[in-house]
Amino acid sequence: MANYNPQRIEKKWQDKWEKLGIFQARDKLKKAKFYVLVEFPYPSGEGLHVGHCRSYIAMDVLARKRRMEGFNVLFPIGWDAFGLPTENYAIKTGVAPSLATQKNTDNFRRQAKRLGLSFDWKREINTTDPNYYKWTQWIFLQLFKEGLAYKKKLPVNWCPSCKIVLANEEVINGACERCGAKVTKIEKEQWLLRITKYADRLSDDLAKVDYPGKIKILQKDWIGRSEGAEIEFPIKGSQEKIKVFTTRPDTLFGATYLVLAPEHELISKLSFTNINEIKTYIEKAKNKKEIERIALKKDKTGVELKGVKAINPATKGEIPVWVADYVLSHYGEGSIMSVPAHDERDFQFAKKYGLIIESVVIPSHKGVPREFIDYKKKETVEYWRNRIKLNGPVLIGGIVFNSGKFTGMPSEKAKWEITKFVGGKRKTQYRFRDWIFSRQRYWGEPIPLIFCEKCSWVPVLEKDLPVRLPEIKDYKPTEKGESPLAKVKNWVNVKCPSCRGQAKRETDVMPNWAGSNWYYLRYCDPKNNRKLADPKKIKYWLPVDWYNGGMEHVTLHLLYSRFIFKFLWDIGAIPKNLGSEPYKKRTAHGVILGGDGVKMSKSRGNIINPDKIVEQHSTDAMRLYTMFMGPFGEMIPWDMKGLIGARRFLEKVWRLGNQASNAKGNSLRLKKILHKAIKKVSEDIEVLKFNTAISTLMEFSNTWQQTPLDLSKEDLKDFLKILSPFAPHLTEELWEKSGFTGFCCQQKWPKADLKLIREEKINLIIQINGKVRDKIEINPGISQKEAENAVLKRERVKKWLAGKKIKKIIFVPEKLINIVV
Ligand code: ANZ
Ligand code: ZN
Repeated sequence: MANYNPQRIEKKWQDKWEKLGIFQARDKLKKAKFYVLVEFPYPSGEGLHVGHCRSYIAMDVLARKRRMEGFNVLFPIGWDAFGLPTENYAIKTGVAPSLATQKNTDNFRRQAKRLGLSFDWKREINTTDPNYYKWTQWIFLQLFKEGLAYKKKLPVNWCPSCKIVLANEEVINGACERCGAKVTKIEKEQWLLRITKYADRLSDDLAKVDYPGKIKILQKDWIGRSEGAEIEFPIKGSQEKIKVFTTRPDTLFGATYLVLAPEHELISKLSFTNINEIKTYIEKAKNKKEIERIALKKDKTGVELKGVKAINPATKGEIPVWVADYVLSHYGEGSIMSVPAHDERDFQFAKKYGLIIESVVIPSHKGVPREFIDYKKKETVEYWRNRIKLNGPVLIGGIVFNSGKFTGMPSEKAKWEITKFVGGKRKTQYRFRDWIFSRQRYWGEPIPLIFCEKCSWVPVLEKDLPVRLPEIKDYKPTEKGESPLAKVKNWVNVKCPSCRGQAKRETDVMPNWAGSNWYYLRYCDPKNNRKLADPKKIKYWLPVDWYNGGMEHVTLHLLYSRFIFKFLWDIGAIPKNLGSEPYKKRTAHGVILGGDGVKMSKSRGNIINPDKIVEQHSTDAMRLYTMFMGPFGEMIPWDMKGLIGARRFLEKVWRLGNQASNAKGNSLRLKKILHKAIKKVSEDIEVLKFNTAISTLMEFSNTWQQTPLDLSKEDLKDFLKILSPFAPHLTEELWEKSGFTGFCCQQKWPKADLKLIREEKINLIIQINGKVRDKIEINPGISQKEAENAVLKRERVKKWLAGKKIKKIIFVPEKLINIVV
């Protein structure tokens, strides 16, 4: 027997698969399809890291299994190649971003192929390819034409060192994510996309998809829908009014002061006496980060606008007005009514500054003494005032009291009655904002608009798309923070498409989200010149059946791409009979840490290079270990010992496989264990429990090792098949060496013979009203009727049921039976 020589075997099979194109997806519109998607990588100079590998190998295992189950599988890959690292590299070295990208994608492609990933390389895409970004620009134009792209002056995060406007998520602890410089704010004209118009659908349609609860909650929180009211408070001796947004208008009678955000424009229109104090406070607030400002635990600060009084429209009483930075300028109305008795932040603030705390809601809660829920009694008000002062605010709704004619009304009803009473308006508010869609940089898709003095913003004609990114030499943004494209005069100056007069191109480019918004659509038809993709092909392949990616992308990328999908659906660029969600199912993998248990980083020197692993141990060992290292969703440190274990297992399979291929064994014992493994591996892959699937394969090999010649040829085949998604090269080689025909990876996925497995008895748990009362040994696979007959005969069960009527029997096959009486 030849030694296991993975280097030779792996190259051999990779070449064969590629030459025969056996992983190419066919646009066979009649065959059952399965679309497996992984997040396409940003091709950095460092090459693939093991984090990419984990996600890609996992989905490769799934894709390989689906093919063996008879599906027409689309498992594509491409490059999300616009973005800052490549551009910053260009600024530093002068190497054109297009060249660096080419080099990096070549490297990524080589690495991916070496991992035996069964991507359909015929469908490879690259967001920086003009044939691709033509359609990214086309989508932008449609958004513009539908009024969903607009320009607005905004205070934006500004990195004085990179000279770029940063998105909020690029600012880490007040510093630029890329260079670490302290971020300041400047006002800048920006393109925005009106994603907020889709807020309700983005929130509601989550009911239609199979995402983990955790991811749905993240999406919903990001959208942050809340139902409430807009209420106006007149200002004494002034025409001005202060408008607030509140989710608790039922507490209006307890609003004892108002607070304006430091940026509120009304402040400059009010006359107050402590001008300097206010000015100083506002200056300070400007430099604080949002999370610092709203954090519950942080000490709240504020200043009263001395001499200003507002009128509570419900009580008609005068209340003070404060400026405090725990109120944000861009949420709701940028001002609040404070109800310290029923809101945590307001409570802390009122305590600190000695403001009035007036309680107006009795909570509907068990711990309330009976005598203090009589909302009509005087003592009740006293009781709650004192209780709140001691124990803190009552946050939940209940019965409104101490509130004039609304006293005695449930909170939910009082909300809208009180709103009506004071002439307020019902309002739905969203926490997320429109999406800032321009960057003053070079390495992105040019925004396809032209500014003409006469015609204002004019779209580039569709026949003139793509607006190509011109080749330049100097990649640095201008000192004013404009894109370096502003310096390319012969590119900027154009004729207005509408009046043919002198005009100028928009020099901002799109953010790096733009290309990844819709990339999964392009894979359906990557070479199409006339459309972003043929609707027939979209209709066939979409929705994506299973999308896996990082936890860091389940808020923004997921939200943005769902938005763009819905938009394209609305304008008919996507077949209407498709449903309005792009991804049927989404999962997320955990991060791989360095061997030292810390995030991998260059500076720590704990980065694992997949090339080295493959050279030293083999691709199959790398694949197997990456899937075996621990639960797929969890953060796991890299462990070289585990890798060696994987390699040993493969060597063992190599030895056993070589022996068995000459044997004429036929052990029923081995067959049974094998079929258990088939069942377990089949099920575990579906729930991403790769680690337990592999340990099952290992256990089988341990038993097999005791009598290597006992395995029948048929069983050897089945074993190779279920191992092949994990170790495709080794299994292919053993398949061939055993004289079996065809490719192992193209065989039919085996079915576990349940009769074989089911000979042993199993325990069925007996519950009565959900409590475990007994258990019974049964043959697996018995029906509910059979189980009932056996269970109801038992003495213990009879005792429990004596004198009771059976309402219902719930049967979970092979697990439990629950008798409800
Ligand atoms: C009075 C009140 C009484 C409130 C009460 C809450 C509890 P969500 O659920 O997140 O939408 N608020 C409104 N605008 C704000 C702003 N710009 N900055 C900070 N806080 C703001 O939160 C809505 C609630 O947050 C509003 O309801 C308001 O406080 C506060 F017992 O109004 B509430
Ligand atoms: Zn014009």
